[in-house]
Amino acid sequence: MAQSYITSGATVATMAEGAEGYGLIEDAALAVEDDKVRWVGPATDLPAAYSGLERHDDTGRLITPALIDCHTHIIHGGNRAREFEMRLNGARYEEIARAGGGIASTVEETRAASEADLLAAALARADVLISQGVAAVEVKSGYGLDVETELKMLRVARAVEQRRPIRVVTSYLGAHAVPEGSDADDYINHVCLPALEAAHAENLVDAVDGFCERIAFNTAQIGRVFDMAQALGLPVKLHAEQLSHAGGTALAAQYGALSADHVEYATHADAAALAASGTVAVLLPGAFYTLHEKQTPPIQAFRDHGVSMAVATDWNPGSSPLGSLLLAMNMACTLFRMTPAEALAGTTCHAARALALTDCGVIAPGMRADLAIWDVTDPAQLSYGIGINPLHRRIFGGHE
Ligand code: DI6
Ligand code: FE
Repeated sequence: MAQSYITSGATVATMAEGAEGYGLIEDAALAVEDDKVRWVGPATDLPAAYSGLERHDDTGRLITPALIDCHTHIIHGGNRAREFEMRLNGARYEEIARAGGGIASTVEETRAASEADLLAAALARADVLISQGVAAVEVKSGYGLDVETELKMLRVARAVEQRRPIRVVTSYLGAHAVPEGSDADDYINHVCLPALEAAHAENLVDAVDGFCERIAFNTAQIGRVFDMAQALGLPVKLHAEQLSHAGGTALAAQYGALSADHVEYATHADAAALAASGTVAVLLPGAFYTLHEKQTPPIQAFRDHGVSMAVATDWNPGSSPLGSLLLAMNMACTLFRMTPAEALAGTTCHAARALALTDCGVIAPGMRADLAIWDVTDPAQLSYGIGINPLHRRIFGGHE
């Protein structure tokens, strides 16, 4: 449906590459035509060609690119509140995982859930993100660990995009955990790789992910998954250096990964490798917070090496039951000492890079009109508020 309008009076944070900080334009005008931004700049410079369009007054508001949550596990069965209680009684995440709890318990519930039930729960979670100005979300499989359930999760992810005004980017995370009673190498060879081929054949996979950790898979095993991803022409990403230094970040960089995620235990050498490969470091303060971790990611090394940093919820039932990307931004600032400008870049332009999306994440002519309009005056307010949702309205592909 063709539509054209101008919004004027707001402050626009373009988040454009090369712009200082937020790339702010005060008292801006922004022209939308069909699903794209056509023009943005100071209202006084609006070209005459656009001046006759329908006008929306957003004086006193802030317009940013719509937010992008570039790392989630929003498709899953059940919840892990019991495990939360166990951790409060002193059990550690890794101990629970080794004792067959943790990811394995979500696997059981996800296998048992019908596709319709998984979809209903995922749609409810997508609605929460949409209500906070999110217009694109990455969704992982990884709670199936068998061919059938991995495919079921990815089909549900595609269905979310059909049912809601949100873009969904899928990641195949077959290498998430070793199923109970299996050998890790056997699982990779006989389940994980065949499931990847089957999922790719159904066009269900946008990227391939893994969990490189002592409680999951080592670099050699992840390397085999990445080799198949490469053979299929799929980009890779990795849960790396979350609980220990296991070498995942260097491996991710070696494969030119889109992102290395968590990276609390990454080193200076890892930061240099990420910079060289153009891999985004995705920071997940919700998991750090939930697990009471102490090791913060090497933010200053990422800055020094010029590594792009993204911020995401990691919304999952175990280590990060966090349904707020705005709260993730706040945590990134308070817990990791990122600046509010870095946090907003982390949920807009850098998150887009982490998902290989080239038409969103910044406000510029020709980009998709995916916008978030906030009842705030200063962009730092988005990271500063705790549990506050100042969204006024969201525009998705030009549509309000
Ligand atoms: N790291 C995480 O934070 C999630 N997966 C992963 O590899 C946690 C998944 C879970 O605990 O269910
Ligand atoms: Fe995760």
